[in-house]
Amino acid sequence: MMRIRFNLFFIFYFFLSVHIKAQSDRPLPSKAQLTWHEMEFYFFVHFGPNTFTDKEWGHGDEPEDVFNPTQLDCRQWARIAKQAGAKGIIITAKHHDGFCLWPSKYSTHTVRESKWKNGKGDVLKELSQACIEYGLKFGVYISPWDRNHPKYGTPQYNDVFVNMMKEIFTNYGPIWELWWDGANGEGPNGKKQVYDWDRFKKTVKTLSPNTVVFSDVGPHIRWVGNENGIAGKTNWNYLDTVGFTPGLGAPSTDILNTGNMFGKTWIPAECDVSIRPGWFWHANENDKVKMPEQLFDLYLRSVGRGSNLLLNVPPDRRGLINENDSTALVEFKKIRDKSFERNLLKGNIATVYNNLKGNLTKLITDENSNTYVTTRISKGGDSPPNFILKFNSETKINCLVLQEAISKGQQIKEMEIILIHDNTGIKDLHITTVGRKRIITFPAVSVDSVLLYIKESKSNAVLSEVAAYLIDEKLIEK
Ligand code: FUL
Repeated sequence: MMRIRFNLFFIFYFFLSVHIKAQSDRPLPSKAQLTWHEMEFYFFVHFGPNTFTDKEWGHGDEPEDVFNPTQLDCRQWARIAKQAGAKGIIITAKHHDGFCLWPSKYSTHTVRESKWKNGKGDVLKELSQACIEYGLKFGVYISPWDRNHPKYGTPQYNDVFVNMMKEIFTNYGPIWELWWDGANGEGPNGKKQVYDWDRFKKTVKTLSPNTVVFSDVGPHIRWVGNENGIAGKTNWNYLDTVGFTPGLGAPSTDILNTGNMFGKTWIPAECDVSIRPGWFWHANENDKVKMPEQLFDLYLRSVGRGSNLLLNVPPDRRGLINENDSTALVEFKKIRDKSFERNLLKGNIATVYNNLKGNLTKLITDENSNTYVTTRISKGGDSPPNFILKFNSETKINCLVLQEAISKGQQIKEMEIILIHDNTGIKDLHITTVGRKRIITFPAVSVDSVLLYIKESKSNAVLSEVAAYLIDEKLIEK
């Protein structure tokens, strides 16, 4: 009896210590960031005078009347986003041309000065309401660079920018994500602005503490370092930001792409990319919309590398998403649904062992990122795998999905995965980071079991989900 008690105490103490160790491994994501990670895929909407002038960067001198969508319908955008399985929409409330899609009191270059709806229209109002109706999160892109505003290039412009954010948060909130473009070109008077980023940050924190703020360097979400929608194969959610600012003062694009393994702050990467060559709608790009398979490939390289996919879908001059884009988006959703319909490990897996506990099948196949299993690090040599996933019967797979319980931080630095058939290793896969989600694809093979080795990790790794799939062979990452 004594001995049993001692053992129970020991086991309890051991688990507890592992748990505490994982938890004390700061930095950790905030609640708002954890919610952000679960968003995975959402729309970016570039819309404004450029849509009508066929430009990418308006000069700010476009007459307001050029903005005149004939059938603007934000509910159509929201409906398509929903059908595509996107979870939110971020709109360019103000791009570099300075035109405000809401009737701002702090500018004379807005929807109010346009012919659209006789100057009574308000795109932010319509879209924020449509997002509520369709259960989508609403986000706003606001460019500090303003090629129209007469105050740009003077300290008073920082007041203008702060006041504009106040209008947005007060009249159209809740704002889930705020997107700061770091561009810092010249204004109408030929001067560049010295942005007061600290003040901008404080403004958002005071007005809307739960908003996640994106810029090249956060404070909450970082740029992935390219506009192709591709995260690093090594992708840490940590970043060092001391001494850096958005825009030209940001770390190199390589660092933004991979993060810093020992970075002091939790600032995950977001992958922005357009469904078309340009960010704004152009008639001559209607036949250049990305194919559903290309969108799925982007999904693998963004969400499948622990990042989020911010896919730009620009409405046309009617103020509607073009048919070619919506068709591709609905197909993209079908591909995702079909590919990840059933975790082949679920129900088919006989045993999951790891080197701490016994059968853990349930915990890591329950599709609940709040349940997890803590493992030790493999010691190299002949050390046993951290996980042995044994199938009930031989199973054909070409895709594995791993998830770390990121509420406990990000730990895994290097993993080896061996696929076993008839007691023989038939495939050896090597990956680096896992993070929120890692999707690994390979030519299909029949396996009896899968061995997972965590070769190197910052601290004890905490896995929340493991899944195996057989997806269409054409879709595996090239
Ligand atoms: C960039 C801008 O210059 C592009 O026009 C676009 O808005 C992209 C998402 O961010 O910095």
